[in-house]
Amino acid sequence: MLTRIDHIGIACFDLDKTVEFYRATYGFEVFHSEVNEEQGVREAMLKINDTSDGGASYLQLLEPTRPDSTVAKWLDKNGEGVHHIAFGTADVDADAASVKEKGVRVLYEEPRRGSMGSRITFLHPKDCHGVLTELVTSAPVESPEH
Ligand code: CMX
Ligand code: CO
Repeated sequence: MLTRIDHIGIACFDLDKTVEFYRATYGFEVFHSEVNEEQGVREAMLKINDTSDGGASYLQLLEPTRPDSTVAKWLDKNGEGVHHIAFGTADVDADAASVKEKGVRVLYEEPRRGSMGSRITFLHPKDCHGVLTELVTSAPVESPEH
């Protein structure tokens, strides 16, 4: 079951400048940043709010790390802007299977690694009324050590 908006992915040419825009304009701070070589992106997650299921909602700012990355290709064609939306679920495998049964193309056979150790997959935008849609299961919260 999809229970929240996990993030909105925003493609940009210059991650540092875009981070600074969100900080200076709205006061949003970087919660986490990383490079995901498999996805070909350098990214910053800005936490917007916590959610009732223990998760959170973020903006995911994305800068391509290489010219053949999906985000680089998209930026060439569209310029900067909203690239995808991501729904949060406790079980990305089950939700991807259920969406696939409904005839929507799921882009990965098995979920791959996303931000902060999450597991992610994508649904083809042409099957989702023009919206590239990601499904995300956050990494389990580690229990505190005593
Ligand atoms: N939103 C909406 N439509 C999109 C899109 C997007 N982000 N990206 C591509 N499309 C559309 C194109 O406009 C194009 O439509 P037309 O045929 O009408 O022109 C069609 O889909 C095919 O696009 P393309 O430019 O030829 O691109 P590809 O088919 O090579 O790739 C896609 C498209 C969705 C398969 C690819 O972008 C993909 O695999 N995405 C998932 C991975 C990803 O985006 N990773 C980066 C984010 C990582 C993260 O969130 O952590
Ligand atoms: Co994303």
